[in-house]
Amino acid sequence: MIVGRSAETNCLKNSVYRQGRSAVGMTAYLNEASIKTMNRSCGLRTRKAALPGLLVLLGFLSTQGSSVAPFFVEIPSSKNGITWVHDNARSEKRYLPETLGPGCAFLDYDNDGWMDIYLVNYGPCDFFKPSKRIASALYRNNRDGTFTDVTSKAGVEGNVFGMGAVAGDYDNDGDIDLLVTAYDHSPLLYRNKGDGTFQNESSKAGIETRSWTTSGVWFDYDNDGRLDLFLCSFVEYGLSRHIFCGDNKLGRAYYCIPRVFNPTPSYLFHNNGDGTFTDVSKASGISKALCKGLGVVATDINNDGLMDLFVANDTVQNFLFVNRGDGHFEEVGLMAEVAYSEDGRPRSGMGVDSADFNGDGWADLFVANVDQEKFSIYLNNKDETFRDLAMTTGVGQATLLLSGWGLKFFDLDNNGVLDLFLANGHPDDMVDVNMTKVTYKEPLLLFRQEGQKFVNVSSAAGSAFSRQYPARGMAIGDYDNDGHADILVANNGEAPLLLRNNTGQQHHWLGVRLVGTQSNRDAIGARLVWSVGATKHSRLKTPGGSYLSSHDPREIIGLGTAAKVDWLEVHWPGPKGKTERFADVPADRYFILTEGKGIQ
Ligand SMILES: [Ca+2]
Ligand SMILES: [Ca+2]
Ligand SMILES: [Ca+2]
Ligand SMILES: [Ca+2]
Repeated sequence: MIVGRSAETNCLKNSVYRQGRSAVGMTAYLNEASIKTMNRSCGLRTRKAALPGLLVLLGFLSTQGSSVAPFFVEIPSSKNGITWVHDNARSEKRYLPETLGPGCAFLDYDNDGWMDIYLVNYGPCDFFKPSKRIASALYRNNRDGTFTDVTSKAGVEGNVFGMGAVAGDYDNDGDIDLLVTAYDHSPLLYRNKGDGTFQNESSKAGIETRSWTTSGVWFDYDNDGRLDLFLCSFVEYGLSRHIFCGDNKLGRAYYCIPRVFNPTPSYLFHNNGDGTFTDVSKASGISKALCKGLGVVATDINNDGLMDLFVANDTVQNFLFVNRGDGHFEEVGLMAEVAYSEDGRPRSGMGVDSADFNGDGWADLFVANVDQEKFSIYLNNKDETFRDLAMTTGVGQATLLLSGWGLKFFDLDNNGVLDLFLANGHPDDMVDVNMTKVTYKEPLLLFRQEGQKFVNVSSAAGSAFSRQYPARGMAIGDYDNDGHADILVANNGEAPLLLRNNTGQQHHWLGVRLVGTQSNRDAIGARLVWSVGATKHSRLKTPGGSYLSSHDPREIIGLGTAAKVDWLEVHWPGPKGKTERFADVPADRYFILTEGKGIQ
């Protein structure tokens, strides 16, 4: 078996892909010039080396049947032990909450250095009275590719109509805590007791809401070293507010477009540091902007060291809350040109992310919408405005007929450039009947960033990418600790999907877990700056993003072919905001970097 045999093989494989050639009939395509070019770019410089390089590649292809090794391999439940299935509570009435979940999370609840998995389920609410017990699930990572269900011992079943999973160590005790947002119930705040069990502290903490909460984010808006909490609130909804949307003649209901429901204020809770929170939604200016919020990411769009919030709203304009530093947020979405489509229409914003995808040191934004609207990829103009590059990057064309939820910028193969994964699905399960070209279940999308483009490489990404899913939540995390980001997709009414990254070990990487001591323990808002071959790079530790989900909190920094970094700096967020620099940084493994204490 030649799979993963060498860096050259993987490089050649990718070269073949980049040239848009399938492996079928490949020998006919490969003339001597293209072989030479490919071998040269893969480090096989001599003419002599060219032929062995090609033979390795062809041997590789023959072991893989008709295609090159995929970027991702689906790990079925029979292998990973994850047997949990989401119950989508679907009824003839088509109550809206049925179609909007679920979320999921990668989190290391037992602090053993291996990512565990949380999967949110629905449960009893005003319109749903399940006859059998429905529970969310916590799966412990057994460190061998399998997981064990530890939900009941941990005490995190839920038993509410759960939506999203928001992980964060809000009490700075080193054990990751978990907040679950919900429909028709206040969020559950599960404090991790550090002994494998959690305690629901939501009443004590004072995190009580009157509306349907969806995505949330833990972030330290005032840099006092404690994580505060923003929660998206969706529309005014309840059994008494349910509206019939559908075909009156046939009496058949579909899920209403949320345009027919009223927006609601979202929530900001300030962490008091004693296990309680103060509702500052009004004082901060957050509740003034009425949301139909589905996705949120905390980021710093103007590089002033204060974390801002980008909120994707469904059927109304998106909000960009810029943190003005006195506990006050200014909503600037319209001025920043991220509120509406280019022709001035509100869209159906769902999943979001923020990352500096072009590497200029400024945080960019992404928002996924529904079909016919295109998704937006917003480049930061460095003056609190953005421009949508959907069409010039290729993202717009690829997403025109899709509806997107879970998504994230991440480095697929650790070459040092951010790529993009999107999980999709239409909210209306009857859409196949009513529309051509749009389907309820939709394909996953994987884009590789090359030059100024995001190239759709889904067809080389594995068999899961040729199927369709009712995808909603999505978390990225390295569950097997090989330094390559894996993917967990939460499907509405179906089993989740676990995709193992299969891109091989051709590139070097740093696996950084930041631990704040003066700063918040999760180091949210910290900035990593590093130099590779005298070129400077940076990454802000942004929490939130995707949809209803929480990613692996560790940062994987791809180094490409460089074996090490020249140096690595951490700019801690606060309250002191010091910078630390390290020269001897271990590569190709995970390490812990603690504020004031160095690398372990
Ligand atoms: Ca673990
Ligand atoms: Ca904790
Ligand atoms: Ca800022
Ligand atoms: Ca991995």
